[in-house]
Amino acid sequence: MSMCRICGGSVKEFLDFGRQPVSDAFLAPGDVDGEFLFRLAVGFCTTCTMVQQLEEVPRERMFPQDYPYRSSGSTAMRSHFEQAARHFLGTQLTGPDPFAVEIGSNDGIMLRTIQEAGVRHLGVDPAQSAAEGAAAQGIRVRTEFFEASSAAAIRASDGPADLIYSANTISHIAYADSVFAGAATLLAPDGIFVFEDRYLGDIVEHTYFDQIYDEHFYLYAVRSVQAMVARFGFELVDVEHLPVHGGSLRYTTARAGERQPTPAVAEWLAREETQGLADISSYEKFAAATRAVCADLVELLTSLRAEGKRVVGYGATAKSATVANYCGLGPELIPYVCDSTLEKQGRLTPGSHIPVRPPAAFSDPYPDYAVLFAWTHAEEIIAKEQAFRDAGGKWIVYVPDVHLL
Ligand code: DWN
Ligand code: SAH
Ligand code: ZN
Repeated sequence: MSMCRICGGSVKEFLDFGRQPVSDAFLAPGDVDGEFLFRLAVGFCTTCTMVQQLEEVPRERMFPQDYPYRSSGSTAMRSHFEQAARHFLGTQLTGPDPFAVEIGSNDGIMLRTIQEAGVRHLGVDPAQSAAEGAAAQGIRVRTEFFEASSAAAIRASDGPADLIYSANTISHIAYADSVFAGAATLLAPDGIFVFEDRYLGDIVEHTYFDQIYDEHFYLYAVRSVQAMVARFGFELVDVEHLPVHGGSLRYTTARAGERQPTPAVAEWLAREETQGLADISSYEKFAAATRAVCADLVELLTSLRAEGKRVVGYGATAKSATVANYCGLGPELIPYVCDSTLEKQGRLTPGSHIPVRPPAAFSDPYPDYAVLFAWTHAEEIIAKEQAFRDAGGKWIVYVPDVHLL
């Protein structure tokens, strides 16, 4: 049993993926020796129910200055963040001189709409290369980690924030106490701290096991988030399901007692009770389903190779690091993976060392099969690559189970 990073309770391990790399640490071809690996395992806190990793990877390793992920890499996410910005512009940011802060602002895809509306804003993100892209659009960014100390500096220089927003970032930060202490320092008395992350309920229901990797230290559910924020003087006052990243929840929190929780909070808690998200047996079933999917995927890829079929990967996602390394998928089964992110092209995937090639390589010539590692963008990708299917190509999808499209 390990100690819970949130409440100090006992964490019961339910799935061990073994030695895994840093999921966004793409390697230069000649630079594979001495690759950093850590034990990727997840457990369930028997006290506060938070699902969390058992080993913490140093933040400077996960989020270096040249961190390669770019939020604007898909049509769906560009649209999602514009909608989010417009929602806040019409609600929380309507005061005389509103101020919005984004934690994990990456390439500025969300703050761009806030900036265009002339609203005071500030992005905080240590990924310097991504932040430079934001700054080039006139977005104010501090290239650093948000925590109690940086939050105090922002409060001193910019005053209180009416909105602190964060997407796919707060669950990446093991040191939650410092982040929430910072939010408490920075937030205006009637401000809201809104964060969204992929949802544990969807992960368990659909066996999205590849959502477990170094960056995703916590896998949030409503009950565990409600308990977490209450420890830091906040209250969960609204919950909204979002279709992005396979299913996410947007948690709206306020200083305790400041706002009346909407009925959605109780409704989601009841759903989780019915789903059994506070029951360790749900995670033991999830672990068994994960092992079954991986066995099926390896069997399919091995038989396709024996038949002389050409198989490539599509989307060098962080998620694919867990799939490739846990299932043992290397260049002998997947000779290369295509990805539209310039910062990933020409490099090797973490751990599995599969070459990353530009999208143009996908049709030069089309393979017989393509493993859709970027499955959360399936609609956009399958439409974009219709000619692949017209040529007889088939997509291999492994969630919720292994099947062909
Ligand atoms: O939580 C996280 C989310 C927000 O993004 C971070 N921890 C890291 C990252 O996770 P991911 O890499 O699994 O995210 P995606 O959005 O599944 O990555 C998609 C990848 O596929 C990108 O590298 C871009 C690529 N892509 C592509 O090659 N062609 C994407 C699309 C839409 C395409 O058409
Ligand atoms: N919000 C974007 C990016 C998510 S990827 C989106 O949803 O697409 C996670 C981002 O959080 C990375 O850009 C990483 O550099 C950043 N990050 C990690 N720890 C952080 C911290 N303590 N403060 C601010 N940003 C952080
Ligand atoms: Zn706990």
